Amino acid sequence: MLTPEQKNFYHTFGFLVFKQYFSPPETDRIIREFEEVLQEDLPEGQQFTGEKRHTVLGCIERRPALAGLVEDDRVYGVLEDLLGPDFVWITSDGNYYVGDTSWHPDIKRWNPAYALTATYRVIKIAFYLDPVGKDTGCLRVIPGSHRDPLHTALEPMMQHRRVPPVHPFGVTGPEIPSYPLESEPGDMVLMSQGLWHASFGGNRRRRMFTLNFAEKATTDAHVAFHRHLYQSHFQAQQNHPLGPRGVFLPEFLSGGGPRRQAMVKQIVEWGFV
Ligand SMILES: O=C(O)CCC(=O)C(=O)O
Repeated sequence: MLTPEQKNFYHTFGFLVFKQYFSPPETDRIIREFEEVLQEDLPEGQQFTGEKRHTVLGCIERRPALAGLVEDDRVYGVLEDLLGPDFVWITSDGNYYVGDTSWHPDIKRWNPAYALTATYRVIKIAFYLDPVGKDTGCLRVIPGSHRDPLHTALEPMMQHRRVPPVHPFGVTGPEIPSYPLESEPGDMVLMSQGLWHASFGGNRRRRMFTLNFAEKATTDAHVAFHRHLYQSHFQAQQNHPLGPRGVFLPEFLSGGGPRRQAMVKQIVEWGFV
């Protein structure tokens, strides 16, 4: 599926962008279902005001065309190449992002709580549903920062989130050397969850959703990591403003074909339903 050069690019820089990967009719349907899910998750009678991020955890799990993405050859084939066989589903989120997102990696490898090896593979796929550029809210990444020593050397950048912010490298977030993953609807952006990323200059209703996958768990630390993720998502759903609910709809866990069934097997076996 991926060429040796694409694999080499991913391993070295930590990301890949697939331009116009989905057709306009497919993208229209994806956007339509995304909007339905985001809208039905707002408290009754309330509109999204653009004051703070609106997130739906377990977003693609709620609509068939969105859920179908996890089994689509264009997604599945790439993941099989990068994560190996028997990779697993973590979850998705759908978002109206508001303004800037500070620099961070999703997996903080310096944090001993994760106890994962540096090479453990976790991938995020993002679909931005509006055109986004370098200064209008696209994902910016620091190429190669998914691996040490650069990954951990950037840890002081978490201080950008302090109030007031601290800038240990003497420059603000937008000035940090980075690469913009500019994107149009229909593109697919993929990155290692260890990669440092941020977004600057976006509007107050930046539509995007992510799909998250991990390599098969083969050690106790991997199992603990997966359980920690499922548990924290489950807990977040217990405190949902519309009332407690599960992360995954039963239809998502029981539906789909053998590909989906294999990637959600541990979720069902562990009881995170
Ligand atoms: O698009 C953004 O603002 C940031 C996205 C992000 O940080 C993430 O999905 O982890």
